[in-house]
Amino acid sequence: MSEKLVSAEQVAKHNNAESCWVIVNGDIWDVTDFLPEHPGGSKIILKYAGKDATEEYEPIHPPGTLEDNLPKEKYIGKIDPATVKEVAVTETKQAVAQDPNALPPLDQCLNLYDFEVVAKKVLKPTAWAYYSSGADDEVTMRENSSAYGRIWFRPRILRDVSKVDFSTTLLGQKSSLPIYITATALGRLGHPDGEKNLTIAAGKEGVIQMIPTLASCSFEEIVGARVREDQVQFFQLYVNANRSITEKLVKKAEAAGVKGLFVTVDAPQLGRREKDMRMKFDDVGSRVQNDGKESVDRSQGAARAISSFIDPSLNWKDLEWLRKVTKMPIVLKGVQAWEDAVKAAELGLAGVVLSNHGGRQLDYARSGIEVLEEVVSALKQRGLFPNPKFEIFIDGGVRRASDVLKAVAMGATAVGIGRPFLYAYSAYGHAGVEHALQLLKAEMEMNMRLIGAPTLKDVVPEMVDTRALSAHINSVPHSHGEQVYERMATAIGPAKL
Ligand code: 173
Repeated sequence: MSEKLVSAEQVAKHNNAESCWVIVNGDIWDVTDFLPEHPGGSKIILKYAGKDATEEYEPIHPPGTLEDNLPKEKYIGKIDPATVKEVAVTETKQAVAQDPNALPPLDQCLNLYDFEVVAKKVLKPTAWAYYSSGADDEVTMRENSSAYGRIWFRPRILRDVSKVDFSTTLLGQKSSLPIYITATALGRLGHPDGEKNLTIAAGKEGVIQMIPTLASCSFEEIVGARVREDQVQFFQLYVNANRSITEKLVKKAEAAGVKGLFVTVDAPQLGRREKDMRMKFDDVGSRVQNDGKESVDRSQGAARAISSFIDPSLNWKDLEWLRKVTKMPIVLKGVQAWEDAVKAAELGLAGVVLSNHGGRQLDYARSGIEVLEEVVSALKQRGLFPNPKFEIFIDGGVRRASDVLKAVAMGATAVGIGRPFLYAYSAYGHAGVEHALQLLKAEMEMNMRLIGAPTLKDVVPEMVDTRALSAHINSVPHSHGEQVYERMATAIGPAKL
């Protein structure tokens, strides 16, 4: 690429559909011909025509997108820094920079819920909508936490719990807790350092981070942020319709020392997250203002637009191919019925994650913890549990060490936590995630003492009363209209929160 310097004034002239230049990370691109093809619609690009689009672009486009999608001759050159006026810092940084004291001191966060409250204040509305949203009426998202409320402890007494050890292994890899940081996309929406915050905190606190396919930071950046030589990372995989791209990605992960491959199997199509969709809708003006010329329905939101590469034809046969591509242990992420868990075990896969994708995919999918009960029972009946070569993970709705212990008692090796860590770093950077993990450690120590379990091996099925778990005796799910349908933009006036 030529290193020609171009002035900001020059770029500003190309500010319309006839000639549209944008600046991303200091590079200037001519995207005029690409406008009709942009999966997110042309209007969003035109908003940044002749300007710096880095801030909007970066969190939602995987690194290399421009280079991979545009012909070389569309590269114009580098922006001449001397010609650029001081640009506004990101809204996120702004919110904090404007009044750093507006954030409660980190030590005032006493549990994982606290980070959510702070993050809601700090995050820009589009980021909050994307991270916090669930599918449809968000019934499954709420159920993920509620289900833990239907399990009660049967503690044992008079056991020596002066020392408590909650360290364990996941796929043979050491972890200081039966908890891992699960994959979540678009990490830079919340904080300029994105997923690197998680890498640093995971390394410092001795837990494992699952790197997402759709991270905002590049894979190399995330791997490069490891703080210890022996720091373990897993990789979450969305399988591309173009298998050669996936093959390269998987090999790259293996070469970088990644120790487990978690293939997402619950997202042949991305769920409708209406909070997110409304935000995107607001972003680009009302439908009345739409010129009607765009073929792409922008109201689907950014996540749906960038997920179009995910192959909905993925099926069990593809696993044979994947096993030839890598030696990493393969785990299916998003299993929701015992039949599929048994099939995975019979195929000799390394495990399953019982997950409904944080309530972001199929609404009325059951919680991971409820599915765990039937999966363990089905595996036991077939002599497939316990089996050190087939591990069961769960995620969704875990907020307390008591939730973690319930899952471990019922047979889970470890649980994944996603949103709370995103919220923690959105507000406080990596220190927030470290604090969140320390809080979980303190809760683990106390709860293990109180249930009478000095080690995780002592956390046994008899310690939980799960009789109510699968009884969905609640009446009509509450909260319709209060949260899910908020902020509808109508002709009768602006949305009210
Ligand atoms: O849950 C998600 O938002 C997610 O998994 C995803 C998938 C594709 C693109 C962006 C996000």
